Amino acid sequence: MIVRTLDQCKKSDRRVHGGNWESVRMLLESDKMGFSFHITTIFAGTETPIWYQNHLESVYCISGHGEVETCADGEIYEIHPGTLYILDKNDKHLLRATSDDMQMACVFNPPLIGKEVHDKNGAYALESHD
Ligand code: 9YT
Repeated sequence: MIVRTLDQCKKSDRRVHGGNWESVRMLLESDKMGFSFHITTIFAGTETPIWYQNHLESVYCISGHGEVETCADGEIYEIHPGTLYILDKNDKHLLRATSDDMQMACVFNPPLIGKEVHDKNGAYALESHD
């Protein structure tokens, strides 16, 4: 069994800053679980273009408010505590935190290695999984 706390991970190199967000990557590829698990803060008043072409992601809102827009059809989905959005089609999207920071629990398949930040398309490269 592996046990970690958010506080421990925040004080380690698992905490990654990405501009409009910061993420604490509590579970990574090296843990060999087949997915990664992150607690991410999306800063209030920001809009982030994201397109994970190499990863599937599910995102659960713990606190805060915002919205996510799918670029293909312009559909806007409200996000509030208890909302889970699931990017099952590698959906290109715009993520907005409105009045307050959003704290999100995120799961990625395949798992992140640990240091990824968004490229110019809002994607993470698929790094080698040796
Ligand atoms: C919700 C989302 O995708 N935010 C960007 C950061 C990402 N969750 C990460 O790398 O932890």
